[in-house]
Amino acid sequence: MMAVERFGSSDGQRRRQVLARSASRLLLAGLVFSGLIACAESRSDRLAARKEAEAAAAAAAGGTPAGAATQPASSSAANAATKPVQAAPAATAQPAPAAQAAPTPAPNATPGNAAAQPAAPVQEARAPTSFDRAAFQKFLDGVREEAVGKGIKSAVVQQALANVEPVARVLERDRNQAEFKIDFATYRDRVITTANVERGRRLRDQHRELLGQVAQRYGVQPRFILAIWGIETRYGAVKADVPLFNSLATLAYDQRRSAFFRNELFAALQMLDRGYIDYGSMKGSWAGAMGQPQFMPSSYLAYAEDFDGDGKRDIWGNQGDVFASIANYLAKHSWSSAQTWGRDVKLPAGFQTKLPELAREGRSGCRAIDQMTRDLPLSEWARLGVRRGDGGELPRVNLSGALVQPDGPNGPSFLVYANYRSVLRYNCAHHYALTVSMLADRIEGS
Ligand SMILES: [Ca+2]
Repeated sequence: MMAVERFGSSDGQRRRQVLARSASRLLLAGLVFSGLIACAESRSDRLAARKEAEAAAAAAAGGTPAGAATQPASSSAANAATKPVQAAPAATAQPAPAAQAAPTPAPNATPGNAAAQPAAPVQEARAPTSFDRAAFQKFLDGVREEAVGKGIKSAVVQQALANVEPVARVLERDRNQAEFKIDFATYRDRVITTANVERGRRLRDQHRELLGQVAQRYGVQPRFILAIWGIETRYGAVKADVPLFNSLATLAYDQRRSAFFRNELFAALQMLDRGYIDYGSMKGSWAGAMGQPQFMPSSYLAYAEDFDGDGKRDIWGNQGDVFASIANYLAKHSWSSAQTWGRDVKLPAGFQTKLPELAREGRSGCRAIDQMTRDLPLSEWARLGVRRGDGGELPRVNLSGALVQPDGPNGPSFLVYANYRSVLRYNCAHHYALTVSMLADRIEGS
């Protein structure tokens, strides 16, 4: 599980930043495709009842783990791109919850992932319009040599890199990214549209049996698989079709994030070398995120699944492989099917003054996690005066949660359970994880 460690590294963080940029394209697409809805509408009683049932089940199962077992403790130098927030107490920290707009919506948009990622650095530099061909070829020679040195079959390396061309457009996309910040509600309403919810429900019904099988094997509720799928690629509708070796080689050759993309290039070669997928299928976003779940190659190696047992891990075209890969990613990041994600809450007046003493300790490798408060039993939150979003009492179950305020102290508040951190491991951004969670609830709600 090499990528497990890697995912928490600064490389992993960069991957998320890369994905973040793609996200904005989903936002733009979402705006085009559907009208805005008010997601703040109250949840149905049935949904609330289900949540409490899940919470109760979790309690029966022994409560929540206090920390995600898979969280690497490595650097979160990570989202260095974003503003430092150390001065602020955890839950009040402003995560620069920006979604980034790509000025040129890509046909191959990697939509969702990272929609809400913290802002990546905006480079003023223009991408070069021409490459030094000789230098690029020399770079490729070095990659070939190193790949073979890593044990990848020479024939695989030759095939994969034979027709690789640098793509100026890839660098232009990488560098020309407008940055804007939107609050959580705006972001959520752009993603959780009526059309996206209805489509999710239709697909839930259409794939009910398959989703049920995946849910059983991996222990992840179908609604969360659907929500991630929906946000990443609008349920597979958005195709990313840039030849993967072109985009990865271009970005690995470029100086800006060469180490990260060189690593991903080797991971892509290993995908071929191990026979997980054929060369012709290896297409992705301009930034190398692949298939319906938008996995980077290193994540693919670690988490992609062959659900139908045909020998391929086809996250581009095989629905079972797609669902299983998303579910496996969550499962490998400590998901518990006995729980849901959390709930919206109301804080008592003056609560913000308590936040500094509730700050989370340590570094998780995901900045959004570090910005949450530490976990407290729901009974303790209740004692502190926290109520359900509808004003009612918090459920009396043996469950722990952390406080999240995606827009800071003047915005909405949520108590999130351990599963929420698993979603943050898919994409370390509260806008993203909360929206996945709420889309899941909306899909389930009918
Ligand atoms: Ca398969």
